[in-house]
Amino acid sequence: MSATTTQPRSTPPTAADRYPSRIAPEPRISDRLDPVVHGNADAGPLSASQLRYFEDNGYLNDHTLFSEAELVGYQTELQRLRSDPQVKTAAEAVIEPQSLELRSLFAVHRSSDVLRQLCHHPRLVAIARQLLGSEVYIHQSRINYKNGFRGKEFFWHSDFETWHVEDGMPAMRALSCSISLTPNTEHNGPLMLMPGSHHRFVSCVGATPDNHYRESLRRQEVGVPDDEGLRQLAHEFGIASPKGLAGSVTFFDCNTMHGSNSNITPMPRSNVFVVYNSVHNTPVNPFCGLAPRPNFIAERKDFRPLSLNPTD
Ligand code: 6CS
Ligand code: FE
Repeated sequence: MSATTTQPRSTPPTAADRYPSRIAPEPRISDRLDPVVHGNADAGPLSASQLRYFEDNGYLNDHTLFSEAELVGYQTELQRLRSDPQVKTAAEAVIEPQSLELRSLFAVHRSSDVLRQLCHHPRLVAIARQLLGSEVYIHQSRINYKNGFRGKEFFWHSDFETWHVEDGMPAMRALSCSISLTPNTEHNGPLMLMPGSHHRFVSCVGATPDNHYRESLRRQEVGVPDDEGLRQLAHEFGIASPKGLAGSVTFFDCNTMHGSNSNITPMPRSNVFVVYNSVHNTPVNPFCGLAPRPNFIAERKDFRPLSLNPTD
């Protein structure tokens, strides 16, 4: 069989690519080249010690950002979307490979008024602006349902690796925010992070296939670190998994190594995931040389900064 016709395309590294990945034949762990915390504690809302915690660990947990009424509104909206049969057929929907249940729904800050308010919540925006040291816009938003019994895992990955290679995000100046809308227990497949791993960049092996997102969002195999790299990181940094009631929020750096196990409990573990990017870090052409992913996965048109005033 000819290797040239069946291999996915891969581009050579370019000078502008400060974090080459999926290019070299061997994996490599290198140092981060960008700051972690881009702002300062002067105007809050995070204190100097919270900023220091984020700098050191690459994540921060908060249990007090929403009122009970807000929370109930978000939970009701997740149920409504889950039970709407039309939603499952939308382009923005990702279906579990085996159970055929709804796994993720993208761009909910555009399709749902309630979740738009959540993603634009001034408390979240203020924290994102502080950590990123600039105005921010939404690069991606999604619901992850992680259903009971058959909700599948997310293998270990750095979000930035994918956003850099497949979306052309130039630098590590973006933030992931996971808002739990069910309790996070040790049983139901909670988020696991390697605290401190954001100080390293893991170059992955394997060229990006065309339309990779159709597979990767169901089960990611390209753009995940090799086993030996993960062993090294886990040994050096350990694994944390923040637990909490519905409403708890985990902010994590775009390059923090993370993943989650499957959920065989009857209870779902559902969250809303929103990615804030600095307005100074808007995407260029994807570094893998392929066409960009659809706008509902990676924003490349609307970089209007989010306001701290919710009525804007
Ligand atoms: O594709 C994305 O943008 C996100 N989803 C997955 C499964 N991996 C990378 C990134 O977190
Ligand atoms: Fe992720």
